[in-house]
Amino acid sequence: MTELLLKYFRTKQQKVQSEKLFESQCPYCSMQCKMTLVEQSIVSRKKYLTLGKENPTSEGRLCIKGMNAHQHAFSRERLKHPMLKVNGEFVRVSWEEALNHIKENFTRIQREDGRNALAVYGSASITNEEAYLLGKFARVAVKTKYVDYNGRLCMSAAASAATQTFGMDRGFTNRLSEIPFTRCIILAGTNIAECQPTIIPYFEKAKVNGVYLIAIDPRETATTKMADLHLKLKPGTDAALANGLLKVIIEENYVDKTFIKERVNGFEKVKSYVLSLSLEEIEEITGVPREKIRKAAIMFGKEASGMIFTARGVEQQTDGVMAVRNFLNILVSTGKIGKPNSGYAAITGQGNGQGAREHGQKADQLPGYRSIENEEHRAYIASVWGINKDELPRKGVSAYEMMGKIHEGEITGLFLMCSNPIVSNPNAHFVKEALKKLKFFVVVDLFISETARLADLILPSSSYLEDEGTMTNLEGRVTLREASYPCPDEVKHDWQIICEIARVLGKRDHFSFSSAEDIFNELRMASRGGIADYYGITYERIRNEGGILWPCPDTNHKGTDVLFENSFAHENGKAAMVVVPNLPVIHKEMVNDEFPLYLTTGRVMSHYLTGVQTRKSAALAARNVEAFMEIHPVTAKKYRISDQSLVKIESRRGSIIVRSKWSETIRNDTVFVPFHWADSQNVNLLVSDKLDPDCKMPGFKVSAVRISPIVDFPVN
Ligand SMILES: Nc1nc2c(c(=O)[nH]1)N[C@H]1C(S)=C(S)[C@@H](COP(=O)(O)OP(=O)(O)OC[C@H]3O[C@@H](n4cnc5c(=O)[nH]c(N)nc54)[C@H](O)[C@@H]3O)O[C@H]1N2
Ligand SMILES: Nc1nc2c(c(=O)[nH]1)N[C@H]1C(S)=C(S)[C@@H](COP(=O)(O)OP(=O)(O)OC[C@H]3O[C@@H](n4cnc5c(=O)[nH]c(N)nc54)[C@H](O)[C@@H]3O)O[C@H]1N2
Ligand code: SF4
Ligand SMILES: [Mo]
Repeated sequence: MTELLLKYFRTKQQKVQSEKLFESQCPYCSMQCKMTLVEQSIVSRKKYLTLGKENPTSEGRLCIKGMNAHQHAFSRERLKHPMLKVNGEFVRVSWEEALNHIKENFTRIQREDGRNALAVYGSASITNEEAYLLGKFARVAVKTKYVDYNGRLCMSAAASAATQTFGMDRGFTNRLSEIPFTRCIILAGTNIAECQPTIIPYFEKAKVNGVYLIAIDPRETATTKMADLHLKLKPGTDAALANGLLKVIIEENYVDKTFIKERVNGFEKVKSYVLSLSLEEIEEITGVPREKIRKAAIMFGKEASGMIFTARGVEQQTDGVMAVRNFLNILVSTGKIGKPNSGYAAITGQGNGQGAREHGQKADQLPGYRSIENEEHRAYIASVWGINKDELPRKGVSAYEMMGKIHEGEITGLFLMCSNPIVSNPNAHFVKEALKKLKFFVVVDLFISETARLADLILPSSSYLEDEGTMTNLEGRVTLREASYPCPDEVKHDWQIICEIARVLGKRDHFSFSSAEDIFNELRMASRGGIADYYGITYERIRNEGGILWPCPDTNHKGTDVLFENSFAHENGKAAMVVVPNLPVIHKEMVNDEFPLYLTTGRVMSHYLTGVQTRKSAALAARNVEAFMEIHPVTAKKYRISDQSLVKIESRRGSIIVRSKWSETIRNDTVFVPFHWADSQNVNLLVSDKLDPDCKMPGFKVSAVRISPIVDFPVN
């Protein structure tokens, strides 16, 4: 296929003067599809084509986003020089000026407002080396406790739930290659067909093998259409639905008694709680007919093997941790984990969503998934970093909570790398106001994003084509993104930028790295002995072996494909079940007469996150040029909203205007808006600031809203 495409590409262009090939991995989702960029020089023009490359995860496939990724990398809007805001306008400055400016302002802020007045905000779209270095930068160079990253808004609920139930968090507990051979799969709040499209052939094979697929989603999507059974629940009620499934499984005797006895704690309490519930009550809470709950439970319970997948539909909730834990309750009580063709998968989102959550960008974390509040862990990392353990700051607060700290005046300076929080954070107006209050705000990005517009200084960073480093994909496989395209003009890699700032802050010795591999070798040491142990992984091994799944404690260790085969990661070796009470979504926003509809948010295939990259790609932007509100025609008519017309959506926080899109397949009480657009189409202007009490995940998936047509006319 690849050869054919290349041949076509070449014959279309007769006057090709030269052709170069560059390796990389897709800058978007957690599949981390490997790719080759073909660059042809034709007279004075360059022409590009991106082709998939064989690898164990995506097996050579690419989706439309990957195929067109180079369009944003070569966009004329790419930042190529540091830009300083002078009298409200960005002007080009040299790196030296930029670094001096940072030194002056960082020093001033810490002198005036204290060490912790400077905060660092990171990302899971950067490499492991950069994520690791950013955490070290915050603690060693800036010496602040305030560091967190956008993964908080992404998979933090699943990560906390897996840590609590299993004792550790790696997205997939078993292998993608087992999907075709399991017997039943629950897909809860995941739209893999649009969000990880190259995973789909694994599920197609599963369908051919007769695997029973159950999807849980308030909407019909390309993913739910693959399923044999679709539970179209009310947004935010997954925890209760899982209680219903568990009740039937226990009543019908599908639990694995031996597994529970040997490997699980807490089953009896959960059992007595779920048996006290009625399916009628659960039907009432979730809106899912009880026969369907029964059917799903029996299909999953009766099979010898099964897998449960969760993604943001279940997790981006103010009870996200407990909702995931309840799905894990189902998995462990049926013994469908730690054995062939069975397991849990939290489908990680960003390209390095897995690796970037392991090595210390999180407020309470040190590399190797260590805890910043654990004395032994502090001592070990301090020794790797060559500092005294007492110099290490303590834990800070989560990403969104940092915005509150800015409003309170506790944080007055921010260094932000690879994120666009005024579009991606909840309660977007509050976030924008916070960022405007900063005394000094530095953004590192490829473009002048909506957030970067508010910065005092923007530093231009390299893209996936230019920046080499490791990325840990959704399987937990550490892969090496070989990137060698030359950086345009004065663009630098994120890791170089971190090192240079550390140097002007007087920490050259701690940041004297000359390559990504150099940093990786320190990361290996720092992660050694931790939960996410990368010590045995080297660039050379990744090149030879096509990626290695962590933990990998020494260079002779082959990596760990399947977790929990003999025991869980808690000290007693057992999985911990927990009672998840059937609270009628009280801590979520309830609909009422004033705000009668549920709003849920998510994604479309052609755009990525806040859209800064994909909106610059002509081929992708053309597929969805603007935001929309998916609504059932019956509901639309009730509110006099015709198809494809402008509609105002209001919540208690604010309002946006988007175009309506009638769909017969969404629930009548729910509307859906993707979050890839900014400004007046930014759906996060509507989302509340309530967070999960445990992992601090915002409730992106449930808001109460009202809607009205912009132009009022009769609808048939
Ligand atoms: N095309 C594309 N792909 C992406 C991304 C992208 O922006 N665009 N982003 C990447 C990232 S960072 C992430 S985190 C992943 C996200 O991947 P997903 O989590 O699969 O994506 P979402 O669309 O946010 O949500 C998934 C589904 O949850 C449903 N849902 C909404 N509310 C509820 C609920 O209360 N319960 C349940 N059970 N379901 C609900 C939505 O209808 C939606 O179909 O995708 C990655 N891949
Ligand atoms: N309503 C609602 N809100 C959501 C979600 C939802 O489902 N609904 N999902 C949440 C989720 S799962 C996520 S992951 C967040 C993500 O939200 P953000 O963290 O805002 O992610 P991006 O939109 O990818 O922003 C990344 C920025 O970094 C830039 N960039 C890209 N690559 C690089 C690089 O290599 N280096 C540097 N320095 N910059 C780079 C891009 O140009 C872009 O401006 O949004 C969350 N917000
Ligand atoms: S967006 Fe995801 S599935 Fe599509 S090519 Fe990129 S990594 Fe692969
Ligand atoms: Mo995400």
